[in-house]
Amino acid sequence: RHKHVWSKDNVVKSPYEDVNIPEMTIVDYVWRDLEKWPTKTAVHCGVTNRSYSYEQMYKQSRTLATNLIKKFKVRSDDVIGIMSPNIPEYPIVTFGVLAAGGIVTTFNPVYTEYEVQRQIEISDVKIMIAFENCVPVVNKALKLAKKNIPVISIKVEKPLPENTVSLMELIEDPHVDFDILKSVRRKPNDVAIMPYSSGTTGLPKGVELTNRNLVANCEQQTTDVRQYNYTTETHQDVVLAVLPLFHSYGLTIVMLNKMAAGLKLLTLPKFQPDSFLGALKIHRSNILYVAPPMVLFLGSSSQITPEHFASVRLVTSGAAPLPPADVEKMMSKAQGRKFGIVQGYGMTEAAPLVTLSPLDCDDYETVGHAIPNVELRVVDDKMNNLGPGQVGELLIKGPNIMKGYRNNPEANTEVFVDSGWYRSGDIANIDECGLVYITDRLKELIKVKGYQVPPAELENVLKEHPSIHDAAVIGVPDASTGERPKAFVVTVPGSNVKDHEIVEFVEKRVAPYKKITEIEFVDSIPKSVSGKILRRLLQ
Ligand code: 4UU
Repeated sequence: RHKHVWSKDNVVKSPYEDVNIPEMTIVDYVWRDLEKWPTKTAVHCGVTNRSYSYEQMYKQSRTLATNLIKKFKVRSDDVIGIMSPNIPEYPIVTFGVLAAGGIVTTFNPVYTEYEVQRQIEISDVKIMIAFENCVPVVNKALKLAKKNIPVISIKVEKPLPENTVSLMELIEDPHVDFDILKSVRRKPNDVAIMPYSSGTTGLPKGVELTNRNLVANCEQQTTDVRQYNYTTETHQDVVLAVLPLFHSYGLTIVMLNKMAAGLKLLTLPKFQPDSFLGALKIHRSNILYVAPPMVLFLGSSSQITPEHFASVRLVTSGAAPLPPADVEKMMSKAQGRKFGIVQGYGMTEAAPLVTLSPLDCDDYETVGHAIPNVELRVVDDKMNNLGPGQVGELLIKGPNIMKGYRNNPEANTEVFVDSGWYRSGDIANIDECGLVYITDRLKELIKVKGYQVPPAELENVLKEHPSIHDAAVIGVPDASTGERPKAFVVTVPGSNVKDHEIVEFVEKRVAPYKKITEIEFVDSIPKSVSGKILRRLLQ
């Protein structure tokens, strides 16, 4: 940890040696060691016990790919949406779309029709593949968007929703001939997966992650943590897949990276105490990826006993600041049982991992070192590099940084500076040894339980209310969710609209975690001369 990481001009290098990034697509990368574990379980649902082996997944995803090309005329670069909670079919769909040459865009399964509509429109989605419970929202969104595209339903229990095609028929078709897949040619720089992120400002944007970005980020995790998860002939690690797979953290770290290494994914469709406890005790998940509220749960729930930690070998937290006190509580619950605790820092635009703390680190404030092939800078507001310990905005460079936001040159000019340095919008400092500390957020993004809540989105919704003249939203600290959205509202003259009416108005239009938790009525919203909301002042 004392290697020389600072250059003379204050660029910080990773203390790890560079890794080689294979020139292949992410789907070829995931299946490249398939023959080592064909019959091992790839994915197992912790609620229904539905499961698939690696060879089943491979075959079914290729069957889906063939059907997408033959029956749905999918062509390279067509964008296909997936809207589903974490279920065993999630990877089949993802790898099927990729094998057909399509681009996957992932939807949060709790989105409302308005949120789905916007993403469908911006991505120009050609087909939606949705879990049965999400189909009604998808249909409403398509109606709003005045779009008539095929909807494939991931039907598990219910009868097939009207006007949809069954995914099961498309993946279990015994008569397909895979020959057509040979004509699909995808290159490392082609876009593979497009999750959404608001980045430093504004509304959610399509984040174009190429095959290279994703393969790179899987390989870049070859730090000292790699020894902690593996599969051999006699052993298979079980990774808990409770973090949503539509989000880059779950997608790359839990699904792509771990399936490439032959682990078993134990999927939970949502965080729910009973199934979470079952995943630990019955299914013996040993590699846990969590967000800070789950560390709090592990440290404070009366249902948690030391036995729940019996099989755990590694806990990684990320997506929001981790209060060290919550780590201490989790450790005391474990009563001396030993396992690794690390913190990761990343973002959708970095596919997503950027830094990871070392395994032997007992400093829970740091998010660790730059992962291999990543360089960092901390800069002042004139983009001058700062030295060790100095606080400024963190800039990132590496093979994992996105190609750009889809069809959005303005946003791209804003976030990319000095040829290829990406502005994280996070405030950080880096010590002499290269350990990174995230201390604040420059960007307007609010994070509720690690989920993105873009204030601009809530402000637009608020301003649609007939009694609201102007509005601004900021994040305020919250012990259980990290942050929660608070709105400042200027009403139109003569209005006597009540708090709860505004809360309900917003609630109908956005996903539940974006719900406004507090309203303050003000005479005006403080703004700069150029019209930007002065959020610091509101804070
Ligand atoms: C303080 O949250 C993510 C990705 C997180 C991630 C990925 C791989 C964590 C660990 C890992 O192994 O992506 P987004 O795009 O939803 O949000 C990105 C923002 C960051 O810019 C930062 O503000 O979320 C915040 N953030 C964190 N903040 C992410 N991780 C951390 C962290 N501490 N550890």
